[in-house]
Amino acid sequence: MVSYYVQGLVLLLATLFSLVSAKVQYHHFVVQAVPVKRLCKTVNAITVNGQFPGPTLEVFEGDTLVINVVNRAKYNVTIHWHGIRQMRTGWADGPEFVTQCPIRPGGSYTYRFTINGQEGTLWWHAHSSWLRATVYGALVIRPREGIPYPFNKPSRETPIILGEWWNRDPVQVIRQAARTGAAPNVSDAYTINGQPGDLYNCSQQDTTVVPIDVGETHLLRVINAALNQELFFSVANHPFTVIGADASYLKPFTTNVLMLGPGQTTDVLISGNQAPGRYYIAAKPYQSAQGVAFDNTTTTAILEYESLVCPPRGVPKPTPIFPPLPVFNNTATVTAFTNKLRSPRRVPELPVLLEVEENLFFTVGLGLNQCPPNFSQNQCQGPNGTRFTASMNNVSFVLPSNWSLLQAHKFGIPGVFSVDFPAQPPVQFDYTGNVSRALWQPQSGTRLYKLKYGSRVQIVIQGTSIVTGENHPMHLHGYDFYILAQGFGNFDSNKDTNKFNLVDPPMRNTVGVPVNGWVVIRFVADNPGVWLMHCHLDVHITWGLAMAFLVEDGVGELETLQAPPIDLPIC
Ligand SMILES: *[C@@H]1O[C@H](CO)[C@@H](O)[C@H](O)[C@H]1NC(C)=O
Ligand SMILES: *[C@@H]1O[C@H](CO)[C@@H](O)[C@H](O)[C@H]1NC(C)=O
Ligand SMILES: *[C@@H]1O[C@H](CO)[C@@H](O)[C@H](O)[C@H]1NC(C)=O
Ligand SMILES: *[C@@H]1O[C@H](CO)[C@@H](O)[C@H](O)[C@H]1NC(C)=O
Ligand SMILES: *[C@@H]1O[C@H](CO)[C@@H](O)[C@H](O)[C@H]1NC(C)=O
Ligand SMILES: *[C@@H]1O[C@H](CO)[C@@H](O)[C@H](O)[C@H]1NC(C)=O
Ligand SMILES: *[C@@H]1O[C@H](CO)[C@@H](O)[C@H](O)[C@H]1NC(C)=O
Ligand SMILES: *[C@@H]1O[C@H](CO)[C@@H](O)[C@H](O)[C@H]1NC(C)=O
Ligand SMILES: *[C@@H]1O[C@H](CO)[C@@H](O)[C@H](O)[C@H]1NC(C)=O
Ligand SMILES: [Cu+2]
Repeated sequence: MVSYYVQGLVLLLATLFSLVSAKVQYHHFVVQAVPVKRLCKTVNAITVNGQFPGPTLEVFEGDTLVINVVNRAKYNVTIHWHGIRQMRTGWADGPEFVTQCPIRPGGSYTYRFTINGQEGTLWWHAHSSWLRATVYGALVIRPREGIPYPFNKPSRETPIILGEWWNRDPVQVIRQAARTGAAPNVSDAYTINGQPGDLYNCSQQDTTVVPIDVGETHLLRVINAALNQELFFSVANHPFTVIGADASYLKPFTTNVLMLGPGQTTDVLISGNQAPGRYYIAAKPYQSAQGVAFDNTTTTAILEYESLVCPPRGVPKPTPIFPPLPVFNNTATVTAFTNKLRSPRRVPELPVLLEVEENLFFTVGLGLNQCPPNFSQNQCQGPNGTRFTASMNNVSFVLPSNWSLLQAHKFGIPGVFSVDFPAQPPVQFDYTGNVSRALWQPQSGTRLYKLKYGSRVQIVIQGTSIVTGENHPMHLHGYDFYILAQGFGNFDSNKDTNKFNLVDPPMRNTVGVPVNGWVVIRFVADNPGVWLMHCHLDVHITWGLAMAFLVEDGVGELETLQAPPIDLPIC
């Protein structure tokens, strides 16, 4: 009797405590163009609140965010909260024409969502045309009050946001490519916290400096916000202890170099155990596609000891030490790094281990469209007079323009999408071999794949060598997934299922599909709504490397998509 009473009291206190400790944060985001000077040139860049990068959101797990976004720019915009699960709040996810119509110039929309069960580093970015080139910021989620980090508390924490900069309006860069059918112009620089760093013209004065001191442990929250480039990342003389990725903890391991695809985050600890001096923090491309142009430059910041004795006035500070970085096509380093990722839990949640109910196989890759008869030559400037395209299971994804997919689903609007996205490639072929030209041109369509609430889903994501093989950073909205295995060549269900890690597979929201290879992911479809899955290289999503899942409601309110907010934009 007494023990029931005590148990009840404990439960009540715990509930009260979580209610008290969970807070609501209100933010106001004004999307507007401001002059930003980089690389000797001033560009009117679209930013949030005039900041570049935009404001860092710092929250505790369990908090609710209410963010009023006002669009004072000349383009449509939406904001995506990358990696946030958005349980039942798909209306706040953000991809334009997927979960909402765009916020038009002069318009506004308030995103409301609660952060549940996720700790670590995520980020937010525009999800409309190429605006995310300059519209992005960090989203830091700390454990709720009273709950410690699962590692020694660092003395300092710094978000490190890797970006990609054009000396141009990025929307004009992609519009030009859409006109010509050729690949868009490559960027002019990479950036760390908005600054290109010492290796670029006119940039030395503004290089980002990250302070550290002797004896301290410093948590770097590294985010790859670059538009189109996977990046290697390293800090001279300061090896990393990796402790998390995509707001899921990892079994700690050490490494000198990280590789992050756009969309991915990695939390690492470094120790201030070096001679008090200056050390370069650097990022440069991992480029797996062959024969394509890319921005082959290196961005730097400086890790500077606070106890560094400054030289007298007029004498320059010592030149920082530069870290060794892999060559641009060093796939072996990428494989070695990704193979080290392990979940700290011995066994993942049971449902993902049970027999899968949806056994999906999706090819991902590029393609070339023949020049349509009514197009002129200068609209077909892709290889040999073609236009670039990309697809999943041979469907090149087309966004609707009169309704968002989620609105069309919720309100039963016909004719906006179909639910016949193929579960398997329509044609089987040697995906990573010498693919016949007859297979290079996909169909276009707005085709979704329907999932029953709660179904256990496995997807083999298979890269193709069409045009060129490439590592594609695939991102799934609304979910985290377990990564069971990866490999090169064609996935072979007879022998590759033996490689599945059912003990401690890492959990992420974005996974790099190895160049000319495959990866296997699993998740439970417990979040109703319409969820985009796409390559996070924006050049590829623009060409159609995307699809969407339609996850049906389950039973009862807690398994049902919430009602749309009253200020949800209409098209
Ligand atoms: C792309 O690059 C070409 C060649 O450098 C240049 O002429 C063109 O203006 C650029 N386009 C954009 C939109 O930046
Ligand atoms: C810096 O400017 C010089 C001269 O204008 C140019 O030749 C060089 O390519 C530029 N370097 C970079 C990294 O932009
Ligand atoms: C990239 O730049 C480095 C250093 O400037 C150079 O050694 C390398 O050959 C370049 N690689 C490519 C693929 O352009
Ligand atoms: C990387 O590219 C260089 C040419 O720049 C080539 O010689 C080398 O074989 C390539 N390495 C790999 C692993 O593809
Ligand atoms: C373009 O045509 C040339 C010559 O016929 C051929 O060697 C090359 O492979 C073609 N490139 C593509 C991407 O089709
Ligand atoms: C929406 O657009 C599609 C494609 O343009 C069209 O087929 C459909 O009829 C439109 N639906 C409505 C409700 O306007
Ligand atoms: C690829 O196949 C085509 C015929 O489909 C053939 O002409 C070509 O030589 C092959 N290329 C290679 C590298 O095997
Ligand atoms: C994709 O579909 C198009 C049009 O039906 C077809 O010509 C092509 O061969 C298909 N390719 C693949 C890889 O299935
Ligand atoms: C902006 O959004 C509206 C719908 O809300 C759409 O009709 C229009 O085409 C969009 N503009 C661009 C440039 O995408
Ligand atoms: Cu891609």
